[in-house]
Amino acid sequence: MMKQKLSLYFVMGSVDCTKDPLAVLDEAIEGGITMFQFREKGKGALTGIEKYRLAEKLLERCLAHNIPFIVNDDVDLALALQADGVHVGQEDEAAERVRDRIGDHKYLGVSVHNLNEVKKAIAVRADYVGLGPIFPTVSKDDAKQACGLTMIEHIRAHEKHVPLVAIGGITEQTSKQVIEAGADGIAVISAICRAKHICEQTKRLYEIVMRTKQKGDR
Ligand code: FQP
Ligand code: MG
Repeated sequence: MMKQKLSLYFVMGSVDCTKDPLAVLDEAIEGGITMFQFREKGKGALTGIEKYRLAEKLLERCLAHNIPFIVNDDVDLALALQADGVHVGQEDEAAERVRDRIGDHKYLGVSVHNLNEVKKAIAVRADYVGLGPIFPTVSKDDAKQACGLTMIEHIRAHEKHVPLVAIGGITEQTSKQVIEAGADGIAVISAICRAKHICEQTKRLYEIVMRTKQKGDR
């Protein structure tokens, strides 16, 4: 179930968009995204009531199409909106505390960079881990060194069942390899936001992921 939802995970905030974020999300939904993360971050990011209002509208779209709506970093916002879950990194609010705050019925996603962090995330009952950056990325200023496809293989070899989504610099050209290495899905910002034709691009990514998963019987 979670593994299916992770297939094409779209991460986005107003900063990533060159047009109305609502229009971008609508096109991405039409193209087939399976999960959404509201990540309002970076230079010029909305805050306070403006951030809340945008989140509310994006959530409405996701609700209408049965797409899980996850909030990045901001647990208070997730709770206020009754979002489907929260995603936190190693430098954010401790995952264990987030789990206590959101309860067992909401999704908890945790960023990981290595096997040790995966084991810790599992221990605090994360629903999935986000591994990255797999490749160099343009969407995150403070991104760590790229870990490469081999880190996906390494983690999958030791944790056969953990729901794992790969993030960071993934494109149409590399999606197939990422799934073949053992990821349950790809999380993307630029690959969708920077596309000239968002719906068509999303459809292409969706097809690649689904075809590759099917081939591997997953
Ligand atoms: N994986 C995922 C996803 N989403 C993310 N936002 C991250 C990793 C990165 O805290 P973090 O999380 O390291 O940085 P930031 O808060 O700037 O995004 F699960 F979607 F793959
Ligand atoms: Mg974070």
